[in-house]
Amino acid sequence: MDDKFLALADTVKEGDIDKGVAEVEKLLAGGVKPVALFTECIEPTLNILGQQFSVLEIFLPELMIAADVVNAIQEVVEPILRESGEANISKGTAVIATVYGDLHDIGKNMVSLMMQVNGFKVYDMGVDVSPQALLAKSEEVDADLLCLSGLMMPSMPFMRETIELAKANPKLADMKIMVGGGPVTDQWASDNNADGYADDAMGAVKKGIELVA
Ligand code: B12
Repeated sequence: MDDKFLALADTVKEGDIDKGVAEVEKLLAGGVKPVALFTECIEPTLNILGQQFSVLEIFLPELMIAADVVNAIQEVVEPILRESGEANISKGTAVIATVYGDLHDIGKNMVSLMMQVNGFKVYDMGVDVSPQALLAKSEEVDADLLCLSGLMMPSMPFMRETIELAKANPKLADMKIMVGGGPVTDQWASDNNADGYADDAMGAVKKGIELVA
């Protein structure tokens, strides 16, 4: 990680919201691009914390305070990204959610925001969303794209079920499905009949545009 991001990474690890937001403001004022805050600092930091959590070096409260800092940073960065976006360009309609049983939303929120900034009309259904609710929303808004985020192995069957039900629904015959999140891979996506996969938010935008073109 570049030295200029080390102080920000520390604020995430320490769970210090005020210092985290101040550090972000300093970096932005110094010309760092908002997206780089995530790709070059926050994501790698959360990955380290996730590894430490899985070997019991840190515990859930530490993960939770880190996530609180990241949420506060997302709130600071969101209006800046929206301002720089292409809100008037209509690339298509997307429904996005974190799948049933899974409450992780930091990555899903990044994808949702970047898609909006890049001209998609996005219906963000939040977290822990059942296959049935996702399909009902997709039908209601006549979605071109359904975006499924999942970080938990135990929730992967619900991602699979959502894809299966959508592919069997004649009313959703034209809708494409894009998947992502920790346990998801390109291979998983093609094995489970998804139309596309991406491993980060900009990749999701690129793949989404390709799928609805
Ligand atoms: C932060 C975090 C939390 C926070 C979540 C806060 C929040 N609001 O999201 C809190 C503390 C609440 C939490 C809770 C839990 N967590 Co947690 N958590 C994490 C952690 C450290 C980081 C996740 C994250 O935000 N990463 C940063 C974002 C930006 O990355 P991302 O989500 O991968 O998203 C990017 C890409 O994947 C992609 N993407 C994401 N979605 C989509 C969708 C589409 C369509 C596309 C194309 C792309 C795409 O683009 C994003 C942006 O670049 C991970 C470890 C890790 N390495 O992932 C564990 C991790 C996911 N958690 C884990 C666990 C076990 C839990 C708990 C069960 C712990 C517990 N005992 O209670 C609970 C889950 C409760 C539940 N039912 O969901 C495990 C999951 C293991 C597994 N694979 O099954 C992990 C992997 C940690 C570990 N190594 O053990 N967690």
